Amino acid sequence: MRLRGSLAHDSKHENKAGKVKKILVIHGPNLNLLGQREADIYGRTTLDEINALLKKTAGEQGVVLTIFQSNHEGEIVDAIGKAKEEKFSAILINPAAYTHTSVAIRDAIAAVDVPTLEVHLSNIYAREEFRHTSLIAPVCHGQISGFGVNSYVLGLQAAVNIIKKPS
Ligand code: CA2
Repeated sequence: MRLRGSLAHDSKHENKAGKVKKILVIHGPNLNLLGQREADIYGRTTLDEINALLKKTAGEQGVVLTIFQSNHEGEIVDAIGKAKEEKFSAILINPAAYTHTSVAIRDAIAAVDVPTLEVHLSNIYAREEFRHTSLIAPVCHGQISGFGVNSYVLGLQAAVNIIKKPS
């Protein structure tokens, strides 16, 4: 389990207590292998490089990220379940293979009352048929799929736009 926080921010997006808004980024199983194998499908960018890009974008947008990667379904469920009490304003998740299998992650997102964006590096609808079904998408604000690393950046931008809306 890896947790990282971004310190770079300005004061554009604050919650009611005047604190800078936080977004939880979750990377699912095997995404720690990015850049090392299957480069034809997922590209050569490593997870550390994606995280650096996301932190830079977050800093420019005035939000703070906590970034988490896990190969374990229960750890991901726990992180989602704590997101509200830990005062995250949005979740950005690439559930990886759990996209297609995990009722537990779907139920956690449905229960947490924190807007959640699903992202995928590859276009899951242009791949094997078993990847065409996302159990996660119906409980998310939206899904971005097929833009490589840019899927994450677009997803983060969408999350910031949701946060910006007055509640
Ligand atoms: O396209 C995506 O982002 C996926 O979520 C990636 C998952 C896949 O199961 C989904 O269908 C689509 C796979 C992540 C594992 O990534 C690897 C990277 C390098 C080597 C092996 C796996």
